[in-house]
Order: sequence, then C-alpha cells, then structure tokens
Amino acid sequence: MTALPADFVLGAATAAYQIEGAAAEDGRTPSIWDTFSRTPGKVLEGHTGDVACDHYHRLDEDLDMIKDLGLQAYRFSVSWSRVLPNGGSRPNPQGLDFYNRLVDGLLERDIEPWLTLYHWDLPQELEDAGGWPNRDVAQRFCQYAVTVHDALGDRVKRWTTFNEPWCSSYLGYAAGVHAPGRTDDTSLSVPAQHHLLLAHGLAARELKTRGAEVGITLNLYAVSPETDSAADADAARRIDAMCNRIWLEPVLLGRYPDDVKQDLAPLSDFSFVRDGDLDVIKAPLDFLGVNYYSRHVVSGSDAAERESHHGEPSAYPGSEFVQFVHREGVPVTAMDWEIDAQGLYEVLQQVAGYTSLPIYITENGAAFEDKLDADGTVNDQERIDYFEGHLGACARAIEAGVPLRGYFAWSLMDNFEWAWGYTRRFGMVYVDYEDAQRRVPKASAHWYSDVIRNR
Ligand code: GBH
Repeated sequence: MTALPADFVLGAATAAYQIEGAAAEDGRTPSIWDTFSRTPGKVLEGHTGDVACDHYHRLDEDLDMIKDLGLQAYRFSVSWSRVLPNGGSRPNPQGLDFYNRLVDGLLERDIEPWLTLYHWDLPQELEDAGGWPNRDVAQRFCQYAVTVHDALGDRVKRWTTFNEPWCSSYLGYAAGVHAPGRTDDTSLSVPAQHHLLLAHGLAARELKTRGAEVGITLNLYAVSPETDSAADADAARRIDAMCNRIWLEPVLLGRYPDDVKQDLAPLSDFSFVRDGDLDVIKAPLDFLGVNYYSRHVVSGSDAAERESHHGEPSAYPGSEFVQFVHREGVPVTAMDWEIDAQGLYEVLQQVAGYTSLPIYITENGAAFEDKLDADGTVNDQERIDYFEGHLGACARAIEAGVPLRGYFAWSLMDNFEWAWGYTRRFGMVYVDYEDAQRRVPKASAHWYSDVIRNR
C-alpha cells in the first residue's frame, strides 16, 4: 500500500443510538428510533437500542479501549433527546454531563473528538409536530446545535451537523425502512430533505460564528450503468442525482440540479424552497465528510415496466423502476454490498470536482460473519482486506491531488445496525452481547493499530 501522509488523521466512528443504550435513563426521552425499533416488524428480530453496547455505562472502559487501539481521533454523535428531553428547550444537565465526560476523557488521552450533532435520532415530539417535512424543525435543530456548542464548544473543535441526510429523508419518509418509517405520502421526503439542508445551513452559520470548524457528512456512492444502453445510462444519471448531486450541489454550490427537479416533478414542485434558502444552505464550511461503502450498478426499464413501479415505496421516489444489479464475481459483504475500493477513488474525484475543501472519510467499513473463536480471537481477514483496499484508494486519490485529510473506520465496535439490529457486525472490536458486553479487539483492530503507528 502506498504510504499515507504523516499528518493524515486515522480514527474510528460510532453513533449515539447504535452504542449508548440507557434509553430511558438520566432524563433521556424517546427519539424516532426508539419508537421505530419498538414497532413490531420494523427492525430484524425486534431488536432495539435500549441497551445496545451499554456504552453509556462503560464510558471509561471504552475510552481506554480507544486509547489502546491508538486512534488519533474519535467520531461520535450526540443524542438530541438526551440533551434536550422531549425535544424541548431546557438542557438536561445529566445528558450534557455524559458528553462532557466523553470529551474530557478523549482529550485526557490525547484523542481528538469529532462531534456529529445528528445521526438520525430526532426527538419523538418533533416528529409528532410533523418531523423534517415541517420547516420549523430546522430552527429547532439550530437551537439544539447552539445548546450543545455552549456546553462543549470550548473543547470540541470539529463539528458535523448531519450524518447522511439522505437516510433521514428518503429512507425515513419514502422507503420507510428507517425511522420514522413513513410511506403514506412519499412526496414528504423532498421537503424533508430541504429542511434537513436548511437546518444544516442555519446551524453551520451559528457554529462558525462561535469559532467551530464545521462540516456535513454525506453518504456518497459510485454509480455506474450495467450496460451502455440509453435506459441504463438514464438510470445511472438518476441514481447519481439522488445519492450524490442533490446533496453536493445545494451544499457546495447553492442550487438543486435541474435534472433532479425534473425527475421529482411528479412528486414535488419544490415550492417549499423560499427565497434565500439556498444561500443559507450554501453556508461556508471547513470540511466535507464522506461516508463510502459501495458502488451502485443500475439498469433502467422500458416505459411499461416503469409505469408498473410508479408510487411504490422506494428510496428513489420518481425512479422506482431502477434496478440495482450485482455484477458477477464481485465479492460482497454480509450486507450484500459489493466491495469496490475503486468506487471510493471515483467518489473522491467527483467531490473534488465541486470543491477544494478538505475532505474526510467519516465512515468506511464492512460487515462480515465474524466468529469468536475458541481461543478468544476473531480473525476477520476479510475486513483487513477491505480496509487495506480502501485506504489504498485514499492514498491514490491523495497522490492525484484530492485534498483528503483523514479517515474514520466504521465502526469502533459492533453495534445496533439500524433495521438489521445486532445481526450485522461492522466493528473492529467484537462485542459479545451474550457475555456481559465483553469487548474483544478483532484482528482488524490490531491491524489498524499497526497502520496508525507505521502508516
Ligand atoms: C452508514 O449508513 C451509517 O451512517 C451508519 O450508522 C451505519 O451503521 C453504517 O452505514 C452501516 O450501514 O437495507 O433497506 O434497510 C450507510 C448508508 C444506510 C446504506 C442504510 C444502506 C440500508 C437500508 N446505508 N441502508 S435497508
């Protein structure tokens, strides 16, 4: 593998609902993910984040583990409903105290905290008030951001407003596979997206005024057509539009792409966009976060086939007919996602075409069928290969001039994998849920420690 620059940041990431547990403790109230996971049929095997990795009660042990792994930086998210119970405006001292201890614990160990304000867990009350399709929620997010910054801004330099707003809007309000799981009116996913971006812009401005370094994390995909047919090219254009350009262009250029507006026209006339919104959304940033997992290979359909899919719940409203195909012989992860490190290189090139901002990979990783062996080790060679391939793509992108400055592995430890519950393991550290939440660093954790030490 080509060497990584000496100042390249290497860390790992987690998210509040996926690891904390303590769902009803110290004043925390339910978020949309508590409600969703407690709704039968929504999460595999009925799993919830009630206990998760019990990180809330194992903070010191986990901080020591992060230190032992040698991570330079740790990316975590804050639970809005822990800090502002019921989505209200009165800060909960016990909730803030947890994040104070987390941040202090990281700094004492010389690990840089990277804070994400929103990793999908909207307070349930704000969903009851209409959720992201309701414009007022953007303002509430901005107040929440300021509350967290008042408490932690003296010690946390790196702030990310949102993690993957695509999931919050299109998986939450169109496909319905993520909280709040609404499929009753898929047209709501489009204003949801806009208000998420508006919230980002409003908060980014407030945070920057207070001296924070601010970014947003987008989940981007490499997209390619299955064949060179016109229908497949159109499918690839549409999916690239929804996954990548509909986020990159408003955030970095202050506009929605015309072709996306056309694709979404049967659903939405974008009349929720008010004068000045796009200037707010194009807030000056300090970095862009990219989560990369895989490539989408897509194919189109003929007109009749298209009509028959129209209106089905889908994460791509207006493009329901697009088929996602697997290329033969390409290895997949336990999520059935194709492993494609070259796609990361392409995504980085695409982003660098829009901006010269520093880029960080804020998530990259894979689930495999990890087994705790009798000798107490987990030999996840596939995950090592995955990381090695993708870090190699990072090194090549840097050589080609992409301003990539760091990489966070997803994830520090196995955790609640959303709609898949605990059935999918993404961690570098194995969590033995059956045996008192024991943490066992996998072979990939040892490998990653070596990479950090030796580049
Ligand atoms: C990231 O999402 C998340 O930020 C992180 O929290 C998560 O644990 C990690 O990836 C691994 O998934 O199968 O129809 O239920 C990446 C984007 C979101 C893409 C969920 C796949 C699956 C929807 N992913 N989506 S479904």
